[in-house]
Amino acid sequence: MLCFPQRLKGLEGAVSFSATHPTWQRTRPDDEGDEHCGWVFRKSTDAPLTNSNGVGSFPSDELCGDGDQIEGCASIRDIYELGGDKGGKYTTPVLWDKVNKVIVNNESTEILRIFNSQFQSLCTHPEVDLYPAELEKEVSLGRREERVEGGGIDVGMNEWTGVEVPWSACLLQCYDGQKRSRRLDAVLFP
Ligand SMILES: N[C@@H](CCC(=O)N[C@@H](CS)C(=O)NCC(=O)O)C(=O)O
Repeated sequence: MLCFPQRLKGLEGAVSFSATHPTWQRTRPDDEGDEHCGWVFRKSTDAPLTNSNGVGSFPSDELCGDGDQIEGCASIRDIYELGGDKGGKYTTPVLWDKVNKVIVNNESTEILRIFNSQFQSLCTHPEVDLYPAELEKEVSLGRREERVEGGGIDVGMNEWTGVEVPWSACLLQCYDGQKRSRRLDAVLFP
């Protein structure tokens, strides 16, 4: 998802982008005792993969590009471990500092804000504002609802607020969240 703000701001020359394969795979396939499954890098010329349940066939197409060309890691877990985080969860997205070999940030909305304001002299489109001040409140509400919709919760639990939410309320929030994102899209991308 963060390839869109990267391109809208014209950051391709300053921040590279590596995509993972869309399925989760064993990240330590040679270690029988380690059953962790997560995002892996593949090259577009690699063979298709089944998912971690052994179902389907998912191509390693052009979206996978050349895998991780920066560190040569095989998985997102490898990136976290290279940065000193061995505890998980190994989530995407990750903004990686290739000089200091650390994760700068792994929260998408924060990376979005970093892209919007912290690399202005390196952007080819510094005039693009992805986070207009007048929409801040609406964006943050939409984001919270999107997390409910996107399953970033345990049963009935809104991870952002830590509040138990009944499923009926979740569904209502999803519905409202969808309407809200359509309104935001109309304003941001008329
Ligand atoms: N705080 C993160 C959470 C990201 C997140 O949950 N990412 C999912 C993919 S969309 C993931 O990588 N999950 C891996 C896992 O749960 O092990 C964000 O919203 O940016």
